[in-house]
Amino acid sequence: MKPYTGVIPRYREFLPVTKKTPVISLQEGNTPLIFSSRISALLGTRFRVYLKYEGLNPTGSFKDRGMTVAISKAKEQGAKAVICASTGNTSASAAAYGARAGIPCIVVIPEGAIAMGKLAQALIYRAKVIAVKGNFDDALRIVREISSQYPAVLVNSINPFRIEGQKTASFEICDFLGTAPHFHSLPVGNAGNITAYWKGYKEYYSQRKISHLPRMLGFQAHGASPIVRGAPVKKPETVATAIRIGNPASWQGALDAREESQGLIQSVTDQEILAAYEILAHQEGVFVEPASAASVAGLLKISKQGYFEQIAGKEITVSCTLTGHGLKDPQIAIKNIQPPPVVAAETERVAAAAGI
Ligand code: AN7
Repeated sequence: MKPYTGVIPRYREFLPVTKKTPVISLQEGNTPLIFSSRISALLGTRFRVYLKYEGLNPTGSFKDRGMTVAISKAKEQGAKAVICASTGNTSASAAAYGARAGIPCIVVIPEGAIAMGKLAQALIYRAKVIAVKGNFDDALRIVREISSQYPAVLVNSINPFRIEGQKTASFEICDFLGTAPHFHSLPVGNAGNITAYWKGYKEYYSQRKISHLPRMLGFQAHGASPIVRGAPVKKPETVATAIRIGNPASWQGALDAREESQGLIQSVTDQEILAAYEILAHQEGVFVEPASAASVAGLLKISKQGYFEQIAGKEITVSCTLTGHGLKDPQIAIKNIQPPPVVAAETERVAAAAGI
């Protein structure tokens, strides 16, 4: 078997690249699809829940799948600079791939509203980081305007190459399972990812690589749930800063995914997000950032509401995207946990403190 070298070589025939496209890659993709016995059990005996652990991408989030394509195409087109707005992960990924391509990267972020790990990434990759006194939606409006007036290529998910790259996650899930899951659950912020996954599943279906399509289950944070409410949210608020978005760019893509797949888009509260975040870490050893836990929180919620009761089938397979790594936001992880006890450097004291 050939060694794995990233999503472009792996899925080239599905991607808008040619022999002339310089491939800018950090060997993203090929992330684990981890069976979760605990979350399966919480849903019921019929369920098999798999976690697509996208935090294991090179910059710690799913954004790398889209960014390898977007930056490769920007390089091919001779871009002088790339620019994005971000709640953190897009900026980390754009900055890394920009560095690798030798293209200067400009990042516009909402002041004080992105997790520490993500800011550290954008800074060390040497992006030009600018914080605005506003939210993500303000930042996105500004970078759209700048990219239309100045020579800087926009690499937010409005850039179709991002969606193309991100759809490869669906391919991997189907290739791993040998079929499509019955349901696919994921968090929704700017709605690029749900749009991309649905596109990927549909392409595999039309190529007859899978014989059915999953239903798409998207979850927004309650305080940032414009799609659920049916109107933009002026001041989005949630502990899950990655999805603190009030006016998603791919709104229509999310609606299409929901309608065409006969799925749903609902919201989960911060409390529900943090409960799922704890279960993933404590019961499965899978550390994700809060936004990622929205996918599991949503599954547990609709299951309790009886959603799956009307679904026939002996075995129900659910894949669940965990979009970003827990190390992105260490501050939230330790916020509600007692700091460790400090004892004298003596064996008995340590043993006593450990309770053994
Ligand atoms: C961990 O980085 O929008 O619905 O600017 O970082 O495709 O937006 C991040 C989004 C879910 C939502 N989980 O995905 C950004 C940004 C994590 C994320 C989402 C994001 P989309």
